[in-house]
Order: sequence, then C-alpha cells, then structure tokens
Amino acid sequence: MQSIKSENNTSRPSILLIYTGGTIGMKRDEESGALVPFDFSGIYEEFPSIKRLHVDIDVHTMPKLIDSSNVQPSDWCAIAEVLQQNYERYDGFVILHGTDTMSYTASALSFMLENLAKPVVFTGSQIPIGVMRTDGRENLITAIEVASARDGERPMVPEVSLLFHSRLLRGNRTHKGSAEELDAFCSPNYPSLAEVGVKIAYNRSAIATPSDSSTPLRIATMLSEGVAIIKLFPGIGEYTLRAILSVEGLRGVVLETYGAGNAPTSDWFLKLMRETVERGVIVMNVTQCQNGSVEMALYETGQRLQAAGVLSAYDMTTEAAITKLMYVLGKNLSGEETLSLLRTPLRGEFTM
Ligand code: ASN
Repeated sequence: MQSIKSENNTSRPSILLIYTGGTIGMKRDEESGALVPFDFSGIYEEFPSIKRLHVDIDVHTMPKLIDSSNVQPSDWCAIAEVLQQNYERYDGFVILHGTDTMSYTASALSFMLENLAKPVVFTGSQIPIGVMRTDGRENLITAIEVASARDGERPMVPEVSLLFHSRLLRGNRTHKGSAEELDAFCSPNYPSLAEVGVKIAYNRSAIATPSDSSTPLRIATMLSEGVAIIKLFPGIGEYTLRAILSVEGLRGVVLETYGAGNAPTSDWFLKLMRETVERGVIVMNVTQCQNGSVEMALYETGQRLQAAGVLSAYDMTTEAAITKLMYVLGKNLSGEETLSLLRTPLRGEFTM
C-alpha cells in the first residue's frame, strides 16, 4: 500500500484508491505502439497536485492490472474483498477502472456490497494519463473530492457511483454510451447525483439514504454462472434461440426486447419462452431503447410475453439486469424468494 499524505495536517478524510487497470493508468509501449498498463505509482508523479488535496490517500494496486475488457466476476470479488478488508479504516473509496466494462463492475459491486454506508466512486479516462490532454486528471481529482465529501455527519454519497467528465451518476444506472467522447457515460433513466462545474452541485434528493452505519459491510461473492443476454432482432431463428435457451446449466436470461418490452407473438417464440420459464429459468425483459421503461401491459406483444412468465426489468440497464441476476441467483434461494428480490429495487437500480 502506497501512502500519499496531504500537506494540510488538520482533520482530513482518508481515501483508499483502488487501481485495477484501464486507460487511466496506461502508457504507450515503445515497441508495439499499443497501450499497456503501468504501475500506479507512476500516476502519482503525473499528479503532484494530489498532495494539495485536503485528503489522506492510500493506494491499493490490484495484483494484475487489466484492460477492463478482460474483467471477470472473480475480479469483482477481489475488489469487494479489498473493500471489506479496508472498510473501517477509510472514509471513502475510489476505484480506477477501464471504461469499457466500468458500468458492469459498478452495477455488480452495487449489489455485492450489502449494507454499504460509505462512498465507492468509480472513475477512469478515455485518454491515457500520460497524454497531455488526458481527461484522467480531472476525473481522478473530482472522484477523490466526491469520495471525501460530507453532508454534516454523514458521507455525501454513501453508495456506488460513477464519476465521469461532468457528472456523478448512480453506478447501476450507467451505460458507456460513447467510444470517443470524453463525456462517455450516460444514466438514461435516473438523474445525476451531482453536476460537476465550477462547484460540485449535489442532487441530494437523488442520492441514496445511507445504510445503518452500525451494521457491518457484508460482501456477497457467490455470483451465479449460467446467465446470458439475448438481443432480439427481426429474423431471429427458432433454431438459434432454442439452442441458446437449452444450454445446460442456464439459470437466467436478460432478454433485450423492442420498445416498451415487446416481442414477436409467433407461436414458436411464445411456446419457447413458456417452456424456458417452466424449466425454472428466469427471463428478464429489458428494452433495447436508449431510455424508457418496459411496460408489458401496454401492447398485446408485451402482454403475451408476460403471460409466458417473463419478468419486467422496468427501466433497468442491461448491465444492471445481468449483474443483478448473477447476484440474486448466487444466493440460491427458493423460487419465490428469488422472484421477490428480482421484483424489488435493491439499490435503486430501477423505478417501477
Ligand atoms: N479498453 C480500455 C478499458 O476499458 C478503455 C478505457 O479505459 N478507456 O480498460
């Protein structure tokens, strides 16, 4: 653990920075020209101004730095364990993560961290830290400010959030919407937790009320395998869909449907959905639209799906739906208890 001590010695919040990889900590490899991760201690040299923040920061570098396209549920568990081991010692946590899958990791962690009462802020960058025009510097510094911000006696943002460019968003509401823009993340169905301008303007009514801080943090590291995402398209074939849905060990599916949760009404399709649900596989209905909610009662095409036993995911992102499935199925509860957790917003991940 590397310590970066603030120059100001009055009572300061303490932050643990957890570095997992991604562009924010990358430099160009001289030989191949590709971006490769470097040791995070190099970032401290890039940002001497961090010393001037009114915060004490320790750095935890994950043993294997990764491009986030390689992230696995085992990495989410490793991050959760670092958080649990250090939970009591710090006021807040900043997780530096690649942007490509940051919304999946932020969503997964939002579920896995039970009784969370402290800020866990994800951030990263589109331009490597070593490049002059990097967006990483602002993102990192603002994330540290957010993680250490207080609202009287309590942390300002006691939940899993994602800070990028000019907005602080609820982690499990985010989606990486742009491969090029610096404003890369959106929160299609939930307002920003804060807008970052000259000041950081917190939207208090959108921020979660903290869990009881006397209840210890629990981490859920049993995440179910056997889940899949299926995106419908006109022409999707029975043979293909049947093959996917009959995979051995399948326990849950996120079905990306059209509009307000609509799907074909052909006999083979509805029969296949019914058979799948009757086999005990959970099918969650998420819309392919950029924003808005599933409302299966609206059209016959949605009603038929509902009658086949498909569950509404309301306005959840695909990232939140698939990670919630992994988390809830990982608990190995009864069918009824599983359905009840899936139908309940656990961390503000959907609005009914
Ligand atoms: N490929 C990188 C990653 O997700 C992209 C980034 O961080 N901007 O790790």
